[in-house]
Formats: sequence, C-alpha cells, structure tokens
Amino acid sequence: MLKTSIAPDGKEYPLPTAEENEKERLILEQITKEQRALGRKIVAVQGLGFVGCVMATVVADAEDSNGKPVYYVHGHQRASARSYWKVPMINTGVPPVSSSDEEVPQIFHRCVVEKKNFRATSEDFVYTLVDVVVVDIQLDATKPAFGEAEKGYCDLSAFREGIRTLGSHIRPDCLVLVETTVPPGTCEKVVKPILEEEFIKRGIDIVKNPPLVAHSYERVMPGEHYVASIRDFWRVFSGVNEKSIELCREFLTNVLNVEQYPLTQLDHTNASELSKVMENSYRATNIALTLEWAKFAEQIGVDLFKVRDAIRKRKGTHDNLLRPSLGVGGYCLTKDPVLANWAMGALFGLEGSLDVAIRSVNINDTMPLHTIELIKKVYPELRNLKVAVLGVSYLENLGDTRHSPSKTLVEFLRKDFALVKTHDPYVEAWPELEESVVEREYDAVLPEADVVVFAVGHDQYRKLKPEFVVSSTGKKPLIVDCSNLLNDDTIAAYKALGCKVKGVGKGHI
Ligand code: SAJ
Repeated sequence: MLKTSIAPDGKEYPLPTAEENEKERLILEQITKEQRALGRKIVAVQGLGFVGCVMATVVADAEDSNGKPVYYVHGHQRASARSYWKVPMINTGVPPVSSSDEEVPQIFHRCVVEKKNFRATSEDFVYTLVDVVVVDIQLDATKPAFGEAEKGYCDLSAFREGIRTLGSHIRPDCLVLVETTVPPGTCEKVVKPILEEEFIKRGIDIVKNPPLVAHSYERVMPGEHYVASIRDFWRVFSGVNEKSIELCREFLTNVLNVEQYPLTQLDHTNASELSKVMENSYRATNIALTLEWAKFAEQIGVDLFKVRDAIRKRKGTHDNLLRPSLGVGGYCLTKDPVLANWAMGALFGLEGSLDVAIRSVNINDTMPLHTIELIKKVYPELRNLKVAVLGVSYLENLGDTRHSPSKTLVEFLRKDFALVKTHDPYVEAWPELEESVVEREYDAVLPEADVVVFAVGHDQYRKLKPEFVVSSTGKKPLIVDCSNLLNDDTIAAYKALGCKVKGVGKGHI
C-alpha cells in the first residue's frame, strides 16, 4: 500500500515510487543542463517550510541588470508523509503556506509557472547538480520541564542527517549557506566536520577543496510583509573561510535588496550564529522584565502601560520597551535562548549558563499563571467555573498556535476543573491541544460564562462592546484583560454594568 502525504486541504499525494524517482533524476539532469545553457547558476533550497519555500521564490525571482533570472532553483523537500505534499503543490505554482501577504501567491506563480525557474523535488540527487545549497531545515529546542528552561536541550540528529545528505552529494565547490537558526558553534563544529567526513569518504582532498560553509540567518516574519521580510531586510553573514564569505556575499547581493538594506559581515560563523539567538533573547528578556514590573505595579495601584508610554517617549534609547501579556509564544523567543544556553556546554564545553536569558524564558513560559492568579483573586475556587477564553493564537491578528500561551492557560484552568471554552477568529484547529474545539462564534462561548478572558490582542476583541459581552453571558462576568486590550473607558463601562475587571499590569483598576 503506497504511503501518502496529506495536504492541509485533505488532498492525498502518494509518495514517489522507485521508478518515479529514477525518472525524476533524469528530469533534474535535463532541466539543470538546459538552465546552465541559459547562463543561470543553479541553487537548491533544502527544506520547504515557512522559511525555505518563500526563500526559494525570492532567489528564483532575482534578476540581473538585463532583467533575466540569475538563478534556477530546485526546492528540495524529503518525501516524508508529513511534508511531501508540498512538492506537487508547489509545482502547480501554489504556495504551501497560507499568508496575509498577497505577494506570496504572486511570487510562486511568477517563478513556477511564468519564469519556470523554480521547481520542487524530493530527490537527494538534486544536490549533485547545484552551485549553492541554502539550508532551511528545521532545528528545534526541547524544554522537558515547564518553567525550567535551564534543562532545555537541542537534538541535532535530524539536522546532522540533512547536512550529511549534502556532504555525500554536493560538488566540492558548492557553497552551503546555513539560514536555519542554529546553536552558536554549529557551522564550525557540526556542519564543517560532517562535510569533511563525507568529502573524505568520496576521495575529495579537503585541503585542496575545503567545504564551503556560510551562515546568514533569516528574519522571516510570515505576516503581511512575508516576502519583504526576506528580500527587503537587513542580513548578517559570515563563513568558515574567505572563499565562503565571498561566495555568500555575492549570493546575498544578487538575491536581496542590499542597496537599501546593506549586509553586515561578521568575522566568524560563531558571531553570526550568536547574533541571531541574541536578537531574540534580547526581545524575550525585554518582555520578561515588563512582567516582573507589571506584578509590582498591580500591587501598588499603578497602570504599567501608562508608565511604559511615559518611558517610551525617550526616542532612541527607551522607546523599545515592550509589554507584558498573557505570555510569550511563537517559534522564536521561546527557543532561541535555549539554543544558546545549551551550546555553551554541548558545543563549547563551557561551564555556566546564560542566566538572565534563561530566567526570562522561565518568566515568559509561566506568565499565563499570573492571569490565573488574577482570576483567583475573585474566584479562589476554579472548580466548575465557566471561563470563556478569547484568543488561542500566539500573536494578535494571526492564526498561529505554535507554543501559544493560551495552551498553558487552558491546561492549568482545566487542571483545577474549570469549564473552559475557547474562541479565536483566526484559528481553525488547535493541534497542540488535543480534542480542543476552538469556536468562531461568540454565542458558542459567552453564554453562562462567569469569567471572560481577553487573552490575545486581536483587533476584533478590542471592538467588542461591554453591553454585548455582558448581555451574551447573561451574568455579570469577571473581565480579565491579559494584553492591554481594554482602555479605561471600556473598563469603566464594564464596571458600570456590575462587572469586576482585572488586567495584567493594570494596578489602577
Ligand atoms: N509579546 C509580548 N509582549 C510584547 C511583544 C510580544 O508578550 O511586547 C509576545 C507575543 O504575544 C507573542 C510572543 O511574545 O506571544 C512573540 O511575539 P513577537 O512579536 O516577538 O513575534 P514572533 O515570535 O513571531 O517573533 C518574530 C521574530 N522574528 C524573527 O525571529 C525573524 C522577532 O525577532 C521579531 O521581532 C518579531 O517576529 C516581530 O517583530 O514581528
């Protein structure tokens, strides 16, 4: 029975057979020959996830001074049941990611269907044909214990396997450009040695032909400026040797809008790798600090958000002060500090840890418990309490539940036997929280609610009228504002309707 890969729309794609793979190799060879004849360099993008698939189109979309494509791009996705469906889907010119950026479907159609210089494949053989490989495969951090990020670690096995595939296929003069967010030290201590091992197995002299490895991290933000966050955005890069650095500079200069967004070269891949994870650790630490002070503000009758606004008036030095919320979710701030902390010991053999960054991750991961404390101030006993949670996405106005703080909130409420219903206008399913239904209609969650939690800052929640919310519940529910959604007038309106109101950082209520 042929294994299949099922796309989000339910369409089934059978995984390729051995015969089909043999045919595919011939197609890849033919295409590459034709494209080289057109004077194009050949690029492979390894991993067609939310970064790789759009990066591949940005590379394919790059044109020379005569408006001709500089590159032909083979997107490579392993033929896994989970992700193979992306290959046939991309080859119809359809993006495998949904996005509010209308440039995403346009750039896919332009490169796959019109320019015909981007095509997806699952054949490893493709790596024997290319001049550059852009590595965009996933690399996760694991946090085995809630609130104990110091125990977090990174399992590099899948990443190593991906690099080994490259080492056993690529030509010695092929540049391997790592974009994946990796623990500091990975290029020098993991990627380069694996490539050297594979080169030696293939009889390649690694002194004459040292592997060419560069690192340039992506700053993709999949929202409404998805494509621009790759093409029109600053990049940091480095390489394991001079040639790698120069080839990387040439590639990024051809692909990205470096006139407006100049490149920054660092002198070692450790530096470029450290830069990425420090960027997000800085952001995570910034948020964690505001929660610590929000708790203090609540106890002394202060509205932390007004204090924050006052501080942010100092443009250039203090206007990047962030804010507390229900919690810090998403794929970046939750793991990047852990990658660095783990690398200290695992890759550099160093004692000690990044205490401030790790403590910040713990503050951020456990932030939803503060919202539960606010509820318990009014309802000490949560058993059978009916709680309506508005918002399960990790970010406002987006439908992405990865590492959503709402998951922690719902799990801890249910652990104390509260009766929780959830709502989110952007979220269809919530895979991280099994058998959890996410409602789209208010009348499915508000009736009878004792507590209404404004968990995520979706714009439509900000516009909800207090009269509507209170009448929908048929009670005078406790209102909990986790993300500064309710201004003072709205809070006053809820109180006039007989509701109690609590808010993260809102000590003045
Ligand atoms: N959050 C707060 N308080 C804030 C800002 C965010 O609690 O002041 C929470 C959000 O609700 C969310 C989490 O933190 O749960 C992360 O929010 P984010 O705005 O950092 O969004 P992310 O996780 O998508 O972060 C990405 C990062 N981009 C990359 O790594 C390429 C980050 O560096 C960007 O700053 C961020 O997008 C962005 O600005 O959009």
